[in-house]
Amino acid sequence: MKIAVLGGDGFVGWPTSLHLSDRGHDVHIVDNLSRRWIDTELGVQSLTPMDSIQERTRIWHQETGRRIHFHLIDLARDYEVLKRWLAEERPDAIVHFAEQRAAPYSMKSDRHKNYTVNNNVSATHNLLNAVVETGLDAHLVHLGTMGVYGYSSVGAAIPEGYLSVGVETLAGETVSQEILYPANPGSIYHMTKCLDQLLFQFYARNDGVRITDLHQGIVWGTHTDQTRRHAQLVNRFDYDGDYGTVLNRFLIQAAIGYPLTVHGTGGQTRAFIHIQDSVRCIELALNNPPRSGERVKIFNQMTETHRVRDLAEMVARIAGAEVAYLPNPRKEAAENDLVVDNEQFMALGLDPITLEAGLLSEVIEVAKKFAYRVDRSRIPAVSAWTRDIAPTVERDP
Ligand code: NAD
Ligand code: USQ
Repeated sequence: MKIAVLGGDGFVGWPTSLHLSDRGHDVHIVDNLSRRWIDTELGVQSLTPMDSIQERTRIWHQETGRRIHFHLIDLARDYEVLKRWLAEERPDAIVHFAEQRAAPYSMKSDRHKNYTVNNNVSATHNLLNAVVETGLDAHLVHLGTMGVYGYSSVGAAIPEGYLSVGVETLAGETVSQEILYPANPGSIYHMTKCLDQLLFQFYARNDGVRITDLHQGIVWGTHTDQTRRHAQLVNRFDYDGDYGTVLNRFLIQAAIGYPLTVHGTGGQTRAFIHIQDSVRCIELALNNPPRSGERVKIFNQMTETHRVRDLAEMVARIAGAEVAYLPNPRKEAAENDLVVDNEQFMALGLDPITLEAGLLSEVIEVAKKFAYRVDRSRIPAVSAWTRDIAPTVERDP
């Protein structure tokens, strides 16, 4: 297949591009490199030394003989350019990662809230609009989030996107109706993913666009089979207070002797998936498209759930780190249970990588190898959810 990977320079997009190219697909990365600009804005850099996208694709060609093409396009701002590109290239499938994805970044200030909403909602809408306008029959696979549901399973597993509800008619009969599981976002970023869901629902029904929405949990790890092939194919690894996700942050903190930054009691339970499984799930979704006229296909893309304090204790045990319980800069439930249905991917043959000690230590190795690149002053989470929550001032221990 000819596959457009939108946001293919990012943490999940890059290993996905390599994996799909390795499988023989003709991969075209479309990215505006905004994530690299945000690194500059925040004064941070990936833990792993990351080459330019042009250099990365050159190394991939040198190692494998396969070409990955790169196109610099802003999905949110360059609608006409995007439309022209789709009309000329006519991909068979499109994987859409191209959004601002950090919850803390989206809550930093009014400017960051506006940027996140404008970028994410416009990117998704421009894409759908252009697909229809160019008459493309491409299968669109979008990376959504488990956070669209909120994080409480209220005693029943969270289903894959849809909920069957009984509605009482005027005649007093109860009829069953399928609705999107109620949205309950916990940040401006997560809210944009809820808005994306409505855009997808509309375009699938109105225009027959074939869409799969992957409600993904927190991705951890860094390497995949392909990024290991050459030092310059390495994936990015965020550890700062805005973009670093919880488990990857704990791993780098352990590697440099920084007490693990648990927010509140650490009673928050979240869904997780290893980067290698994330890439495999995207391939499985691409191989199993919905038919035109079918409703949006929704998968819960996660393999296990963990409580934050249990993760901290596990990392502390393996790596001999200390755990610090800090005031929580976010507005979120202090404790929650989470049970998630992920049967669709399991039925398609996903064999999950679980968070075993062996794998964790492998990531700690990566963290130790590049520990010299860490700027400790960028570790504290300083973005607060409301004005009455004072930003966490974590002193460098
Ligand atoms: P990332 O920030 O590393 O990558 C996103 C890429 O999209 C970047 O290269 C960025 O430059 C590009 N981009 C952003 N806006 C764009 C625009 N308007 N036009 C063109 N390119 C644009 O993020 P990631 O961690 O790789 O996440 C990818 C997707 O997966 C996101 O949509 C995110 O919401 C979702 N997701 C990520 C995680 C995770 O833990 N990382 C978990 C669940 C879901
Ligand atoms: N947390 C800590 N300490 C830290 C960092 C985070 O205790 O140092 C806590 C947070 O308060 C939160 C939980 O860990 O309760 C998860 O935070 P996170 O930053 O790892 O993840 P989140 O903000 O939810 O966002 C990440 C990705 C996002 C994706 C989402 C999937 O950045 O793109 O959509 O995970 S999910 O969480 O399933 O919605």
